[in-house]
Amino acid sequence: MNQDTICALATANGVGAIGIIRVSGDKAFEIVSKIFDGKDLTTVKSHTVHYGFIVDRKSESRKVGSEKSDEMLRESQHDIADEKSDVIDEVMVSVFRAPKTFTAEDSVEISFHGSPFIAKRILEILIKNGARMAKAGEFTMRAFMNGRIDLSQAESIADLIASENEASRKVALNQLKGGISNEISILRNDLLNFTSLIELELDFAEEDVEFVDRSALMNLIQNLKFKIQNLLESFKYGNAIKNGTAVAIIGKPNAGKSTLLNALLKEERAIVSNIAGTTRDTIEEVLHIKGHAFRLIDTAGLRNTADEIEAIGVKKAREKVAQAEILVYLVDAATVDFKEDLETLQSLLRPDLKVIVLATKMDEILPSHYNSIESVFRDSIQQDFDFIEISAVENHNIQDLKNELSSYVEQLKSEEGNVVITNQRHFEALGNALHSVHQVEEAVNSGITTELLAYELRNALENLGEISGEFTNDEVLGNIFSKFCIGK
Ligand SMILES: Nc1nc2c(ncn2[C@@H]2O[C@H](COP(=O)(O)OP(=O)(O)OP(=O)(O)O)[C@@H](O)[C@H]2O)c(=O)[nH]1
Ligand SMILES: [Mg+2]
Repeated sequence: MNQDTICALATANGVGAIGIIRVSGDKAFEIVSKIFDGKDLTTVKSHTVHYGFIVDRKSESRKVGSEKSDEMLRESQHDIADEKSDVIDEVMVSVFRAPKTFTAEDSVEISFHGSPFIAKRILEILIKNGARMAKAGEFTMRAFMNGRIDLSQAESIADLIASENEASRKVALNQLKGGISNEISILRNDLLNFTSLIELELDFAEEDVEFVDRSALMNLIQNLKFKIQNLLESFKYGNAIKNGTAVAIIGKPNAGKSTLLNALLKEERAIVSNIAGTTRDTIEEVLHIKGHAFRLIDTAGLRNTADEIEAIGVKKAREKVAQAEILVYLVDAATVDFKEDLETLQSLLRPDLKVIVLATKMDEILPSHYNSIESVFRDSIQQDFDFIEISAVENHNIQDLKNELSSYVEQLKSEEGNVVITNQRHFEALGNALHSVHQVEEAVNSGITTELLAYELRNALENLGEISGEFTNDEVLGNIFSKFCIGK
């Protein structure tokens, strides 16, 4: 390995009890030793922690590995530290010897008193002594390049850092431990065996032999299709975990949308008034229910309006429904106008939208009234929907609504295994792999030439290999790692 030695602040940039600077590369021990007043780090055991001082030596830096004895070296170091050096901070230095390190390279972590100024000074001195600043994600990229982790695991580290709730943390950790990698590599190995045999057939083309039992290949194809489809389906849940589930709160003006938002959040987030058209812009807030994030979007009441600004709000509300997974449609039970409400709701439906109709203000209405509202809706709306009567003012049945939201996400969980796709790139690669597998299937069915069959098989292999990084290009890599923070 002949890589530069890189350094970066690994902790958040700001004041803290301690900060950590990470150094990785062939010269990590040598460089840090030059600026460390304490034990000679080039000779200490791996995975040990050492107390000392970071110093900015003004004179010639000492040579590591010279004939001087350790003791003499220490003495001369102290002299330098006392007279010609600037002592920057009192630190603890952790030493990790390759290959059992995060990057699989020699690495050092310097724990200093958490001041951004000290961090800056230490980084400057490291650079002066031969290290260079790491680029975003470069430590993780090295872990990948050095074969310590595969690409999907590298991506899971970014997800782990970004995780904001229990579900996303769990899925990212599972991926880091190799969940998706294992699943994919099993699929790939099976396919690889067949591809090798098919290519062998190509070598013996003149002899007209078949090494590959076509019906066994068909079995494998069915199996692959089933497994890839399952993984693809898990993306819906993966997306819910990673990005939260978008819930559009929709209804005519004064239906009680903003009151509901406030009741769900248990805070006075949105302005509520009895003037129709109070909310004009969309208001988005995150609510966590049983470890899952929901992005609640309060919107302007839907109606035809001459008010230019309100009209923009109405347009935005409709756009939010188009992007949402769940539509919560509010009907003011006291003043329901069936024709208008049913038409509006109808215009928002799409087959993959989960719909919950809420009859609001139940504190003002007789219970029998709700039954009739529900039955009119059931008669007119073909798509499946849940119906709940609520009073946001009296906090009635709000828990039922929360349960309904939560069970929507729970039922997205696949029963097949617990590997969940959360990454758009993996989703696309799997989609392409499924397409290639279909092509292989067609190729076998139509008795196509072995050459073409081999070509389709290689395509499928490549698509699967993209997920782990076995087949990938620099552009893809650059794109993935640039999204990391510096120091990771
Ligand atoms: N009694 C009763 N009144 C409610 C309830 N929910 C909302 N209201 C009242 O209905 C009126 C309108 O409520 P909002 O929450 O502002 O309605 P909105 O749907 O956000 O209205 P726009 O923003 O104008 O589209 C207010 O006077 C609320 O106090 C409820 O559950 N019970
Ligand atoms: Mg409102």
